[in-house]
Amino acid sequence: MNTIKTTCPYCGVGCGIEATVEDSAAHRLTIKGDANHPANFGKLCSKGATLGDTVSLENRLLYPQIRGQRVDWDSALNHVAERFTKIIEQHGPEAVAFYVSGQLLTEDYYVANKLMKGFIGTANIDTNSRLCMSSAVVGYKRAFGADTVPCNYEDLEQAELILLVGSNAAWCHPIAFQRIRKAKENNPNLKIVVIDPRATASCDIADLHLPVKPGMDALLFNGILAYLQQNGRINQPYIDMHTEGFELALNEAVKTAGSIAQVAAGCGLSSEAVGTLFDWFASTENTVTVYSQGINQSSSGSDKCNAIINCHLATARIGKPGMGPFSFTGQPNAMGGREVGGLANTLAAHMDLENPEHVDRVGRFWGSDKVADKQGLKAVAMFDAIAAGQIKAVWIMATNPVVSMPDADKVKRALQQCELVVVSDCIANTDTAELAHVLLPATGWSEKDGTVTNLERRISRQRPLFPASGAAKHDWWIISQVGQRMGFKDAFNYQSSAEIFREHAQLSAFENDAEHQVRDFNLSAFTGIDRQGFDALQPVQWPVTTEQTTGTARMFADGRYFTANRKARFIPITPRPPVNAPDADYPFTLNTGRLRDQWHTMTRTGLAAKLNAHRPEPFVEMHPIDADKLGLNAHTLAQVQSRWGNMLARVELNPGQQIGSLFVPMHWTGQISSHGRMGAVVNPVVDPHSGQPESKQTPVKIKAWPAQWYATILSRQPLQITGAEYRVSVRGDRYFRYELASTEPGKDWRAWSRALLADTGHLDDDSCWLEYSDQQAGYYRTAYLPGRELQACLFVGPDCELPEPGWLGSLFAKTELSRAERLSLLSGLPPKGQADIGRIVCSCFNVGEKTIQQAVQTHQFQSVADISACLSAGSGCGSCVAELKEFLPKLS
Ligand SMILES: Nc1nc2c(c(=O)[nH]1)N[C@H]1C(S)=C(S)[C@@H](COP(=O)(O)OP(=O)(O)OC[C@H]3O[C@@H](n4cnc5c(=O)[nH]c(N)nc54)[C@H](O)[C@@H]3O)O[C@H]1N2
Ligand SMILES: Nc1nc2c(c(=O)[nH]1)N[C@H]1C(S)=C(S)[C@@H](COP(=O)(O)OP(=O)(O)OC[C@H]3O[C@@H](n4cnc5c(=O)[nH]c(N)nc54)[C@H](O)[C@@H]3O)O[C@H]1N2
Ligand code: SF4
Ligand SMILES: [Mo]
Repeated sequence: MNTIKTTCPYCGVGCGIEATVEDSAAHRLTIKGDANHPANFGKLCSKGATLGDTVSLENRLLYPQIRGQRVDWDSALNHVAERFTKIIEQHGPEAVAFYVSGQLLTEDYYVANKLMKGFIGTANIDTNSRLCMSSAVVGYKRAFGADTVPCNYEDLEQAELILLVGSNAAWCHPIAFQRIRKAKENNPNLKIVVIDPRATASCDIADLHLPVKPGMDALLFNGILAYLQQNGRINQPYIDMHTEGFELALNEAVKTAGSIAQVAAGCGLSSEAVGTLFDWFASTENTVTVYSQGINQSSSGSDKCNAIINCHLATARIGKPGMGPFSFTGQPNAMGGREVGGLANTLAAHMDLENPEHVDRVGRFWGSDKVADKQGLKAVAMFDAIAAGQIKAVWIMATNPVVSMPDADKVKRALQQCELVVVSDCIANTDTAELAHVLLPATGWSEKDGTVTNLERRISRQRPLFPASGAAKHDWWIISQVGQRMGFKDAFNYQSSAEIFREHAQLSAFENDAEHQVRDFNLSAFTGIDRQGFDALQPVQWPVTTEQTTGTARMFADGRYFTANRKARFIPITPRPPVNAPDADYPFTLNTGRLRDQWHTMTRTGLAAKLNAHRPEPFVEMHPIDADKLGLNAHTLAQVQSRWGNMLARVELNPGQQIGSLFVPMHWTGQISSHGRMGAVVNPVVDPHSGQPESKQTPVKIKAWPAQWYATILSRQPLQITGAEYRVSVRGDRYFRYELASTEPGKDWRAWSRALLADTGHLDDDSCWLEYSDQQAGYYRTAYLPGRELQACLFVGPDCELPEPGWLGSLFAKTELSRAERLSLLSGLPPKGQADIGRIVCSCFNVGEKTIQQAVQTHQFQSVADISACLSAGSGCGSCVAELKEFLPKLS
C-alpha cells in the first residue's frame, strides 16, 4: 500500500491529506489528515474526510466527445483548435473567450491564461473567482498596490478579537474555524464577533452577533473609523509615515457614520450592540477582521473591503502577529488563480494589463508581441456578450456557470445559442456539460498533479493517487495541445506540470527587484526547480525568494506597500445599499450561500452518501413570523421568484433569519432537482470596480406552491422519474432517494409506481409487492421485495408528512427484513421500539437529530462532550459541534 501526501480539493483552508491507496484498480482510498501540514495539523472536516467516497468512476467524463459522439483526442483537439482559429480569423480575438475556475491547479491556470492573454491576444479569460473574491482583489490592490493577503492562520490564534464578517467559517472553512475555537478555549480573552444578517453555525463561539441589515457593512466599518478618531485610538505616526489619503477617508466616514445612533439606525442594529463592537475594536490591539462572501458578493463589495482595510491601516493593525484584514478565499486554488492573473482584469504574476511596462515585460518573457493590453470581459459581461452573439466560441473549464452564475437562465440561453461551447470537466453530467458541443475529459483530484495556494498564501502539492481514468488528461495538457495546434508550438511545448511551475516561478522573479519594480508575488527560490524538487515540494507561503527560501509568514511588517511611493492608500467610502431594494412586488431579500457538507454544484460531494444525509433537499429558510403572515407551513413547497427567474424549495422555519430575509443554499442543480437551481433567481447586477455580482441580496417574493400530493421513493437502482413536476434525487448508502410532488391531482398510484420501478425486476409477480392504499384520503404505500432484500419503497400522501427517510434508508443495508420491518413499510412508521434517527447531524458517525434529542433528554446532557462520549457525535471531524449545541438545554 502506498501513502501519498496531497491537498484537499475543496475549500481554501488547503488541508494536507495523507491518502493511502488500498486498491488502485478499484479506486479505493483511505483518507487521513496530514499531521505535519501547517494548515490543519492532521484534522479534516466532513468533506475532506469523505473524499474517498467521491473518486469512483461513476459519473466521470472519460472520453472526448463532439456533439455527443465519442472521438479520439486528436480529433477533439484539432476540432477545438481549428474552430477557435477560424472564428478568430473571421471575427477577431475578441470573439472568443475562456471561462475558467479557482479549482484548476496553478499550472493549468497558468497555461490557460498564457494562451488567451499572451497568444490569442485578448483578455477575454475570466473565472468563477469573479463571483467569489474579485472584490477582495480590488480592495487589496487599491489599498496596498498589490493583491496581497497579509495574514496567516497563526494570526487567528494570536488575536484577542476576531470579527467574522459575512463569513460562515464554521461551515465554509471548518478547519480554520476549529483553530479559532481552540484558540478561544486556550485564551478566554479572545472575543469573537459575527457580523451576518442571519444567525449561523459560526455564532456558536460568538461573544456578539450583529445581525446587520443586508448589505450595510460599509456603514458599520465607516462607523468604526469615525469612532477610532473620535476616541483618540488612531495611530497617527503610522498614518503619516506609511499611508496616504487618511483625511478624505475619515471625513467621509464621519459624514456618513459619525455617531453610534446613526450607524445603528442604518444597520438595523441596537446602539448597544454597535457600541460594544466599536469599543472592542478600539481597545483591542490584536484584531483580525475575517471577511468573505457576505462582503465580496455585493454591488459595493470592493468598497466594503476597503472600509475594513481603512480601519486596520488607521490603527496600524497589519503586518504584525495577531492582526490584519484577512480575506478568506473560498476555492482550493482561488489564490493560485490570482497569482497567474486568471481574472480578465489582471495579467500574469501580479502584473497589470493596463501597465505598458508590465505588458512589455510579460511579452518579452513569453516571447510574444501579442500580449493583451486591455481588460477583457468579466464573467457577467462575458455571458452577456455570448448571448448577444459577440462572443462566438467559449471554452469553460472546471466550473458550472449554468448553476452558479446569477441570472442563470440567461446564461443557459446564451450557451444554447453560442456557435461553439467547449467544456472541460471531470464529471459527465453537469448542467453546463449538457450544453457543450465539445466535451473534454479532465483528470480529477485523485489523478491530478500540480500545486494549489491556500488562503494564507501557502503553496501545497496535489499529487496523483491513481493513473488517469479512461482517456482523461490533465487540464494543462489539454490547453497546451490546443495552443500548439493553434500554431503556438514552442510556447506550449510542456511535458510536465513541474516544467510549468518552474516557468511560473521564473516569470514571478523576472525583473522583480528594486531596480525595476518590486512585486509582492515572487517565487525566485523555485526558478530552477526540477521534477524531483517539485515532487518533494513542502507547503510554503509566498513570497519564497532566494533570500528567504522558507517563505514569508506575514506581509507588510515593514510598513512598505507595493504602490509607487510604497505607501498604503486609504479609500474614502460612501456606503451604498444593495442596488435593488425589496419593494412592494418583491418584498424579501434573498440571501444565498453554503451548507456544511456540500461543495457548490454537488458534482463531487453529491456522490458521497454521507454528505447527502445532512441536508438532502433544496430549502428556503425564513423567519416563522414571515411564514405565518404568508400562510406558509414548514416542509411544504414554496416558489421563490425574482425579476430574473424562479425556483421551488422546501420551507424551513428558523428564527435565526431576519424578518424580511430568505436564505437558499446554492448547491442544487438541474441534474438533481427539477426546480432547485437557485442561480436562475439571482440578480446579475455587479460591483462597478470588481464586476462581482450581488449574489446575497436579490429582491424576491415567495408563495406557497399548491402541491396536490407529495411522494418519497427509495430504490436500490436509479430511476427515471416521470409524472411528477417536482423532483429531487439524492444518493444514499445503497439506495437512491427521490422526493417528488405535483400540482396535478392524484392518479392510479399502482400503475404509476410499477411503471417507475419497471427497471428493477419482476414486476408482474404480485407476491413481490407489499401494498397499502387509502384512495379516499390520498395515501398509497408500496414496497418491492422480490427476494429477502428490499429493492424499492414508495410513499404517497396528500401533504408533506411522509415517512422519515432515516430509518427507511437503513433498511437497504439489511440482507433480510424482519416481519416488523415489512409491516412498517406499510404503516410508514418505524417498527415499535426502533426510533427513527431523523435528519443526520453528525456525518462521521451517522448520528441523527432524533437520537441526539432523546439522549440529551434521557441523560440530561449538559455539554457537547457528554453527547460525544455517549454517541460519538462531534468527535470525528468536529464540523457538527455547533449544531450539537442546539440540542443542549439553553443556559439562562
Ligand atoms: N461546505 C462548503 N464550504 C465551502 C464551499 C462550499 O461550497 N461548501 N465553497 C467555498 C467557496 S468557493 C467560498 S467562496 C467560501 C464562502 O464562504 P462564506 O463566505 O463563509 O460562505 P457563504 O455561505 O457564501 O456566505 C457567508 C455568509 O454571508 C452572509 N451574508 C449575506 N449577506 C450579508 C451581508 O449583507 N452582510 C454580512 N456581513 N453578511 C452577509 C450569509 O448569511 C452567509 O452566512 O466557502 C468555501 N467553502
Ligand atoms: N447565488 C450564488 N451564486 C454563487 C455563489 C453564492 O454564494 N451565491 N458563490 C459563487 C462562488 S464564491 C463560487 S466559487 C462559484 C462556484 O461555482 P462553480 O465553479 O460553478 O461550482 P462547482 O460545482 O465547484 O464547479 C466546478 C466544476 O468543475 C469540475 N471540476 C472539478 N475538478 C476539476 C478539474 O480538475 N478539472 C476540470 N476541468 N473540471 C473540474 C466539477 O466537476 C464541476 O463541474 O459559485 C458562485 N455562485
Ligand atoms: S476545511 Fe475541509 S474542505 Fe476545507 S480544505 Fe480542510 S478538509 Fe478540505
Ligand atoms: Mo468561491
